[in-house]
Amino acid sequence: MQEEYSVQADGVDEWTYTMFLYTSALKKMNMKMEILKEEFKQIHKYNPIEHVSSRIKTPESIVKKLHRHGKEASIHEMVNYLNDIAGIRIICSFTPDIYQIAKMLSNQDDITVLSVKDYIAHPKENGYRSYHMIVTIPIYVATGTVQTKVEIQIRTIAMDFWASLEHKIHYKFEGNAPEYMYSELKNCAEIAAKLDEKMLALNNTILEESAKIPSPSIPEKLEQEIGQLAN
Ligand code: 0O2
Repeated sequence: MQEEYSVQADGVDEWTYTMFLYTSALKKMNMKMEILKEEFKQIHKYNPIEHVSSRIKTPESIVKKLHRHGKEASIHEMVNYLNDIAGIRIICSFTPDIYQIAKMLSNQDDITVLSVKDYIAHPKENGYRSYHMIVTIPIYVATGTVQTKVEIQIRTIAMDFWASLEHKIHYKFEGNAPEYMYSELKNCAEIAAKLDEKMLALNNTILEESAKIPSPSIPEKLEQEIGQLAN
């Protein structure tokens, strides 16, 4: 059974309060991603996160999705049945990075994973590939704590490129694009998956080759860094 979420909004406009919670949840998620990105950059010298974007679903899109699910357009139905009012999209360099980021987020104490859809291991019929997680994070407000839902989509640049074009075609033709476009899209999805594979293999070769080059000793490293600072 789906857990019921309720929003306490004594004396406050319920829509404004609900949207405030989702916006706050996105701020928290963005902050988490900023911290991870900085850690990778400063400490691990490798950044698997290409970029991050987030959005709140538009009221028009919320109403359409509720109707599509056979629900009435109300705040109660929206909070309980829609998981992607607040959404964050993380674009990674390579496919293994996606799973690494997903694991890091799942391991954070204040994140509760409600569900996972792995459209990379199991691509959709149209070719869509991406890793989705529905999570809750606590938002501490004046009256207590509200566990707020966020949809996290994690994908590579190639997966994102494909999904953007597919989304554009889907909306432009309202789901009724000519058949050849769907088969072209499916073809492109296969090419994009192949590209991800090849780029990963190439990157692994680069890593293997650079591991063979002896790394400088600490005094040499210091000298190099001081030299760089002086220039
Ligand atoms: P929009 O306009 O992007 O917001 P659930 O949320 O689990 O109850 P849902 O929404 O079917 O049910 O879940 P799913 O499959 O995880 O899809 C959630 C979102 O993923 C979609 O939101 C899209 O953003 C994206 N998505 C899923 N399938 C596709 C696809 O085939 N192509 C593209 N381009 N994006 C996809 P919305 O609300 O459907 O759309």
